[in-house]
Parts: sequence; structure tokens; C-alpha cells
Amino acid sequence: MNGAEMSLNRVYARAFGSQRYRTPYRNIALLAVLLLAVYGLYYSWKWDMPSLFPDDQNQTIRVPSHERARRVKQAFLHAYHGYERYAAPSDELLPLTNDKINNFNGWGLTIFDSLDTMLLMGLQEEFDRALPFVEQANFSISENVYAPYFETVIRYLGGLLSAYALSKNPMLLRRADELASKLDPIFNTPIGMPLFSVNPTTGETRGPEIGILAEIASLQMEYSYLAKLTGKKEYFERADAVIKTLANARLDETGGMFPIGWNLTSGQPADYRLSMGAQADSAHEYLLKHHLLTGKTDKASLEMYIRMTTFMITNLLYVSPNRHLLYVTDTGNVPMQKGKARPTRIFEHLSCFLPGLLALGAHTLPLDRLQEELNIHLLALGNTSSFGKAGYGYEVLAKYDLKQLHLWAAEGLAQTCWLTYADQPTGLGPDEIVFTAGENQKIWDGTRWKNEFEVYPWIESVEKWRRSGSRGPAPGVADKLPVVYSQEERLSGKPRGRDYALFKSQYLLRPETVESLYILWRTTGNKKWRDRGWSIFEAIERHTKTASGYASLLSVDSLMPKAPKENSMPSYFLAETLKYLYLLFLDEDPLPLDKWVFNTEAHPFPIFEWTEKEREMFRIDY
Ligand code: DMJ
Repeated sequence: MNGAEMSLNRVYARAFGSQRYRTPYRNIALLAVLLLAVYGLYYSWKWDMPSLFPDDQNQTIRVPSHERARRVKQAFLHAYHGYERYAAPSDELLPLTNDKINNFNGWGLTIFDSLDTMLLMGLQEEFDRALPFVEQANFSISENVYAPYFETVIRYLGGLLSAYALSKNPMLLRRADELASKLDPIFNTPIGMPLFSVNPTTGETRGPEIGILAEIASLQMEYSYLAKLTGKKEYFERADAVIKTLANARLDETGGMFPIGWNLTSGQPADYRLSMGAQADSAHEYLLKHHLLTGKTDKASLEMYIRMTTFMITNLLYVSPNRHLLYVTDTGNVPMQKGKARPTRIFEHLSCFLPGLLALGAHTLPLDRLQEELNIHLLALGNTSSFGKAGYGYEVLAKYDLKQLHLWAAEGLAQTCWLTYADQPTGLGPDEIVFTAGENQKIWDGTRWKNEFEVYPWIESVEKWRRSGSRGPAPGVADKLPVVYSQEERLSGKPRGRDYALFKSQYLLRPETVESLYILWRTTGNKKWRDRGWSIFEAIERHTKTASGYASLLSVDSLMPKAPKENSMPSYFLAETLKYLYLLFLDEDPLPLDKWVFNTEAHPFPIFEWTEKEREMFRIDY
């Protein structure tokens, strides 16, 4: 008997008593342990039990990334084949009834929105089958029906341009050019800002005088890239008019931040509503992305991006009272009080693009050397007469390392976005939640949590944490375990412990959270973001799959007996959600972030620079 066997025997002897009983009990015990282990492994594989570890590290071992990417590709094929079979060339599939709907012009929206995902996934057959539909789409609609301009640009035009960039098929560029010229009457307004909708056949336009920020200021990427590809000055001018209008607006009432409502005649703000979510999101997104797309030459957009993020961090960012979840919120239509915007404490799924945007900015911009490298003076941005009330915010941030601060906000927000998924019995995130407010609101004073009493507690907290040299996670970004309420807790109507309540409980197959997980994975290399994306994908498979595609959910917190589905599969599920998930698990990176920029519908465009000739021809002054 060797030493190890002797000590094992000693353990058994202690556990099972005398020598007499040792052998039979030992064998039975060993067998039982073995059976239990096999059963446990099978059970957790079959039911995909949440890991004991916050980041589901066991899943990484179980499913390698190339297999994850393959499974996402299968999901795309399932959705697209269902669309092809029951709905093409209408706009979208109705995945519960195997029916179709024309909700965006009737030109085959899902085809246009899916082209570049097919190319990235290597689905040549599907792509080849799609091309004749793209070539034949007539880009016209019946009288008295109007194409919503914003959606048409980000989905159809963006899809065509991106598919062109990846395939170099000239038909795609020709169609993009044709579509943009048919939409052009939309700009027949006093200062060249787009109205809400246009009939591309008659050229008639429709829309109120007060435009919505996201809808009037999310075209710069598409039009600049189109100008680059076609050499047509008019496309450059469309983008430039938007940039100039935004840059020249008087924003003293909103602290330098763009509100949602805009007067399309004067080009000035028309209300006080501030948001990073619905009706505002992509306008904020295009500030950074247009700067990056044009090889960092559009400095006006960069300045606006720095101003926007400075305001957002100092006014719209909060932390929840008990779990210390970082979130970004909106304000109602009321003027700022004492220089501070009043929060609604609503946190939208749509805002979950923001962690990705902040991480992209921290990764690509010299945020810690703005003054030296870009001649951007933070204090000057805040102290001009146009944004008087923002002064204090800029003063606060001017002292700090902006790169660190943006990354901190990115990681904290991404964690909250992910937790809103992991907290639900379905593992899928609600469309809107509302956070607990009031006296319980906590701040971190460097050593402990205290009640909120300062205007900008968070920035101070992070800076104190940084100065303290702490090795632990910064306030608001430590990894947290999900809080899943039991059925009894939900039925009792008074569950506690999450720091928020569901406000709109649908899951609409939206991309924003997985988009941010993807950007965080690429920019930080931390595989926890990948693992969280995998949990989300598994939940999508488990709860939203139908015989012909994938369906939105009416509610993320009900499993009675199954999560209730809605008869809708938006095209952005194929264009964005599945594309970002696929890229998240791909080991090689086909779209390095210093060479490609995604439009707001996840259509990648290659970064370019204006030539001297183009600068002269287009009269580029940035
Ligand atoms: C997408 O169509 C785009 O990302 C848009 O900018 C807003 N959100 C939807 C999907 O949620």
C-alpha cells in the first residue's frame, strides 16, 4: 500500500468505522459519488443551469467559441430561411403565423438589412438568391403612402452600402445611389434638415415642423460614405448641413446637450427632453462614429461628442441604492434646475448601445490628451455663452482622466445591461425598467456608501477610488450576481432586492446589449463579456425560437407555462442582434475597430480619408 492509499483508508476508516465495513461501504460510496457527478453534469448541460460563478465560466469550457459562432450562424439561417419561405419579398416575417408584413415600404426590408450579415457569415448561396430582389426593388410606393426617412436610411441605404463595401458588387452601389436620390426631396426645408417621411415616387413630403433628434441627425455616416463612393457633392452637403446645424445650435437651456425636439425651420432646439435612448440614441452615436469614419477629420462632431459625454456623465448617470448598479436615465420636458437635469430614473434597453459607444471612444480617441493632441479644451467647451449652465460639469471633468472615466462608465453600464437579462427567469432583458429613487440613493465617498447629496457624486467617487490606489473594482462596476425572483415573489407583487421594477417588460429581440458586449470584448479582451453574450444567445434559443424564425416576447418575467411570444421578428434581429453575437464568438476579427465603423443598424462601413481633390470639390472645411 502506498502513502496515498494509506491515507485514503484512514479517511474511510474514520468515515465508515471499523475495517469490517470498509470495503463494501467504500465501493457503494464511490459509485454513488460517480453517478451523482455524471447526473449533475448531464443535468446542467441539458438545462443550462446558471453557473455558480457570475460569468458562467463553465459554459466557456463546455462550448468553444467556434462552436458558439456556428450555432449563431445556424440561428441566422433558421430565421432567414423562414423569412424566405413565408415572407419574401415582403418586409418582415410574422414568426407565429408564418405570415408576412409590409411595415417599412414593402421593398423587402429583411433582405436589404441581412445582406452584409450573410457576407460576414460566408452564406454565399443566400446572398446570391437575395441579389435579384435587391436589383428589382422599385423604390416606389403608392400615392398617399410615405417612406419613414430615418428607418429607410439606416436599414435600406445602410444595408446596401455595407454589402457593397464587403462584396464590391457595383449593382449594390448603383441601387444605393438611386435610393438616396429618390429620397432627396425630404431635404426641401429652410435649412436642409430632413422631414419625417417622403413618397419617393411623387417627391411629396410629410412631417411636423418639430423634428425628432435621432430622426434628423442619423444620416451623416451614410451620406458621407455615399459621397466618397460616388463623388457626388450633394450627398456630402446633406451630411454637412446636419453637422453644422447641430454645431451652431444654442444649447444654454440644456447645458450643451442636444434635446429630443428640434425646430426644422430655425434649426434650434424645441424642448428640454434629454435622453440617451428612444428618439435620441443614434444622433449621439453618430457624433463619434462620423468622426471615426472620416479618418478623424470631422473635428466638429468630435467636439460635440466630448460635450455630450461630459454632460451625460455629470447629469444623466446614476447608481442604484443597494446593488450599486450604474445606469443612464432621461429627463422630462422641464428646464434644468440649478444647472442640474431632473432624472426620470427610467433605463431603456435602447440606451444599452451606450457602453459600447463609450468603450469605442475610449479605445480610439486620445481622451486623456485632448488638449495636447486635438487642441480641445474641455473648459472652453463648457464655458461658451451657448452652454453656460454646463460650466460646472466641464470643470469637474477637466481634472480627471477622461479615458479611465469613459471606460469605467462603459463597464458599469454594460454590466447593468447584462444584469437586466440575467435577473429574469427567461434570461432576456426587458425593454424598460425604472430604478428606485429617493433618499436611498447612495454615493461612494471613497471608503463607504453614503446618501446622495452632491450634484456630481459619481465622478468624485471614481476619482477618489482611483487616487486611493485601490486594487478592487471601481464603484459601480464590481461583478454582481443576478437576482432572479421566484414565482411566489412575483405573484405576491412585492419582490425586493433588484433596485428596479419592470416598466415595459417585453423583449423585442433588440441588439443594443449584445452590441456593447461585442465592443467591450474587442476593446478590453475580457472574456466575461463573451460569456455573458453566450448566456443571452442560449436564452434567445430557448424562449424565442419558433418553427419559422424567432419571436419577440410579451414579457421577460413569466414562464407560465412558457414565455409569452409576440408575432414579430424585426429585421434588425438579423441585421444587428445575430451579427453582433456572431462577431462576438468569432476568434478572428474581420472588422477591426480601427478600420471599420458600424452604422446604427450594425452595417459596417470602412474608415476613409478625404483626398485633396474631394476637399476642394466638396468644400470641406473640417
Ligand atoms: C435599430 O433599428 C437601430 O439600432 C436604431 O438605431 C434603434 N434601435 C433599433 C433596434 O433596437
